[in-house]
Amino acid sequence: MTQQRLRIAIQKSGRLADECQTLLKGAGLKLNLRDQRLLSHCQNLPIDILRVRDDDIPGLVMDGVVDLGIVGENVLEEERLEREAMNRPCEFTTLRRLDFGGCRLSLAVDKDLAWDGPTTLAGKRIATSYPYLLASYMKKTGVPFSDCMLKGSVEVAPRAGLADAICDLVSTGATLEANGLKETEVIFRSKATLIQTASPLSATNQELVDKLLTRINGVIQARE
Ligand code: PRT
Ligand code: ZN
Repeated sequence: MTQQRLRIAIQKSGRLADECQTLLKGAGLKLNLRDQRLLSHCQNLPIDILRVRDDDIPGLVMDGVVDLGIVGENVLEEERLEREAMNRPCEFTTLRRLDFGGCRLSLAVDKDLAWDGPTTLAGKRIATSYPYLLASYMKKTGVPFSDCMLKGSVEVAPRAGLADAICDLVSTGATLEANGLKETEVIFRSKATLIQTASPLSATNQELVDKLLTRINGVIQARE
């Protein structure tokens, strides 16, 4: 499939969606993203914007289906680790870490549990949506554990008796607090990031990427 226009994947709706649009518009792209279309044409540059679930963005970039993507490093690293384990393509280039979407992936337990480091979790079950990031961290600690995959409602797992601990994203900590949990270890710090496919682009598209990156750097510098 030959494509001439540069393709950028961003989150359709959710925590990163508005900031992605603001950034691209700030970089001079004229976009009309009001409708629900998957693919939108930029009006003043040869760029197409693909709006998808954030979880699909790393794979689209790693498979070379799109040229650039903006996604949380948490989602990116989880996909990379999973693909690496499956011997699937997992290469990409980071163009720039962005100034939004900040959060951390943390371990949390019942607020009344005495915490004595990761060994507290020996033989316990940890609920998470990030099994590869969790396994990669726990491997370093050498503590044996089991996990339980939950795509949502991770924070209610301990109360529901599904798990002894959780490994979930935290920003303010209010969700943990509301569920009687306390944050005990940060295992990964994340921000949104701009990535490029490892497949070579045409010279024209690479020039466009370079120009876009310069403009994005300018937008971020201006708001620092
Ligand atoms: O529909 P789609 O699949 O695209 O979106 P999604 O629902 O999977 O993701 P979304 O929009 O919730 O988050 C997108 C990205 O935003 C995440 O992958 C992170 O990189 C980043 N981000 C930043 C966060 C948070 N902050 C955050 N606080 N993602 C999720 N949360 C959740 C967290 O899971 C927990 O439920 O917010 C709750 C905790 O927040 P506090 O403030 O109570 O600690
Ligand atoms: Zn998602």
